Amino acid sequence: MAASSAVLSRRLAGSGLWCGVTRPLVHIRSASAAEPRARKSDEEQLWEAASDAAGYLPFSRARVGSFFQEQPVLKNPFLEDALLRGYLKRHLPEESCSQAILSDLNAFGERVAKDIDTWGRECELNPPRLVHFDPWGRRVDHIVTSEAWKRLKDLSAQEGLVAIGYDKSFGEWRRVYQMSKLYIFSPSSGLYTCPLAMTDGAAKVIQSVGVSPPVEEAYRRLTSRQPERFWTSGQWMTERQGGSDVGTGTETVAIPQADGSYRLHGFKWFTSATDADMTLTLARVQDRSGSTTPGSRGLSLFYAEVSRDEDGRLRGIEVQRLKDKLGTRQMPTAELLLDGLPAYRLSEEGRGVASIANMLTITRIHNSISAAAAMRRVLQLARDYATRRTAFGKLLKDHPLHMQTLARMEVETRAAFLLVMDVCRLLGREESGLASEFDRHLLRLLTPVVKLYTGKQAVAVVSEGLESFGGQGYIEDTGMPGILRDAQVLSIWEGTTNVLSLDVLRCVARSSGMVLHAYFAHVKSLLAGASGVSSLDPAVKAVGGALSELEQFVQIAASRSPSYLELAARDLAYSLARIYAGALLIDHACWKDASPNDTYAALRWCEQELCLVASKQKRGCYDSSSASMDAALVYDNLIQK
Ligand code: UCC
Repeated sequence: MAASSAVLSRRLAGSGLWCGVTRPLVHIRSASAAEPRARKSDEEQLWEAASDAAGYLPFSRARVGSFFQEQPVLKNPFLEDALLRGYLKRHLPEESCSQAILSDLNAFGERVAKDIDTWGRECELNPPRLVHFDPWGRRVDHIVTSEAWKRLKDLSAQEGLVAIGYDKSFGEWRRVYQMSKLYIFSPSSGLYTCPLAMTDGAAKVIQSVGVSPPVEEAYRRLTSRQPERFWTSGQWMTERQGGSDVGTGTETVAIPQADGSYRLHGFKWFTSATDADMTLTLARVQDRSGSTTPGSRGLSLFYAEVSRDEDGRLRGIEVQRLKDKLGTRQMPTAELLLDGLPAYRLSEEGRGVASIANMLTITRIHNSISAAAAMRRVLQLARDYATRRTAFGKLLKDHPLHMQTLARMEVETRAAFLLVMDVCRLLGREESGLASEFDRHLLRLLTPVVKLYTGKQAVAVVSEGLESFGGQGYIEDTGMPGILRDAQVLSIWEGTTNVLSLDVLRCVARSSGMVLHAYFAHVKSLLAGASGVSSLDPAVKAVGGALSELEQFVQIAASRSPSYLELAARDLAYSLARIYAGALLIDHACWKDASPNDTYAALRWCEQELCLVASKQKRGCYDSSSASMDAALVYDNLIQK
């Protein structure tokens, strides 16, 4: 205060207005609201006139000085992303379709920055609401969504955000293309990516059970590029008893009708994007005596359309309420009472979970794309801001510690991107009939691994990203807090971290270890491609060493009890993700057009502990005593003395 007062006094003195008389700062004030009619002294009036004339006096009246925080600018996310462009340039075949894909992504990136981002923001500012009754008391259950949300639906059709994934003309690259587009779109999409994920998953399920009546028309609509025909789908799996243990938690029953259809009765506790046109859901078929089969073996998969009767009431559905969520507020999430919802069975009786698994694969990949995209977006904004914001006498970009922080975020983001794109590559190969047995095993293993790992990374990187804006990152209307809120859902929906870690164990067991064989072989082949690239030596050694440790862990663990493996499941999944990402970063850095930055990113990534499951095993973390000690620690204050 004293210093600024002195500076101010010097400036004023220099202006000659005060004839060198030093004035205390306390005189700089305007008439306050508390003393509206107080007569200003001559001295005050003179002071104000002087400051108006000089034009440089800060904080007088409404003038609050010349300094404002500069806003980060969102630029074309395609052009801003060197890794995305490099990846596509490297992998897409040198055919005309490759140029068409790149041009489309560029044009779409331009749209995202110019228009779409504002629509996404509008969805956050005008969240959906539920109107239960019309003015005359009739039950209508209308979910009212914003204009922007509706516009995003049309845009999704026009841009082929689902359709591209089913467009055979893009061959094995259809999924890489589609997911690249969604990656550019996701952070600006107002979470429209959620209904798109389920829509894509539903199309995949229909394709797997056969595109024929009664779902033929639905498939065409889900994969349509025409807004007026385009449908979205829900995925109603979660019931009152919870969302992870679907086999035990599903209460909904399906009552057979004379025409071969069913009526569903149940309570769906979390239904995302409930304004969908149709849904896939699970229920238990009731036999003539009214009995059902408990557990997963009793679940079948059903298709239902969301429609209204002549009175405008939803057919067989009551919307109980919309959920009040931490994030994803742009999107309606509802509790639904199914009261005779007309439905068709798509799976054999008792094959519901296995049949909906295709949907889970797709939505988990979408989830991973959204995670990588959230990281990329916050980094893009942070690096732009660092070129505008000055602190301690220089721009943030000129502070090495700040750059180190952003560089660490960049390494995480690159790893996440390559993990997700590799899964998309495998999915495209599978769907175009080019996948080997080996590819299919890799896809099965990597889908939960990548989903669970990127979900966690997203929360950490986005949180760090907010911090890089200082207090502004915490201010609601900058839009940044919403990115963090929405990131938090990524490790929850479509399978939590632990549930997916157990899914990894499950697929290892079901494939008799073949998924791991495919994994080890592929990592080794990626490392072999880097032999002789001396700049990458430390990274190659680190990944190779970690892979050996992982192989040893697997050998030891194979002879241990299921409870041992269960305790190791999360660390195993993390190790699989870190090692695989290391191999992909190395592989990308070996590409002929790779930059030194690609090498640097690979080296940095591989400095971390890559195989934590091995080191924790050595410390006895999965021994049976650990389980009881963990529980004792958690309930420490409850232990009886
Ligand atoms: O969260 C939700 C909101 C939706 C929002 C969507 C937007 C997301 C994108 C966002 C982008 C912005 S909906 C609810 C989400 N709930 C879950 O994800 C469920 C989590 N729980 C699990 O994943 C569990 O592991 C269960 C439910 C699958 C476990 O059930 P079971 O019955 O114990 O499973 P089993 O016995 O292991 O498997 C039954 C069959 C087996 O096939 P068969 O009999 O032929 O051997 C398995 O191989 O299903 C097969 N299966 C799978 N196949 C099970 N899981 C999979 C899988 N992941 N992939 C392939």
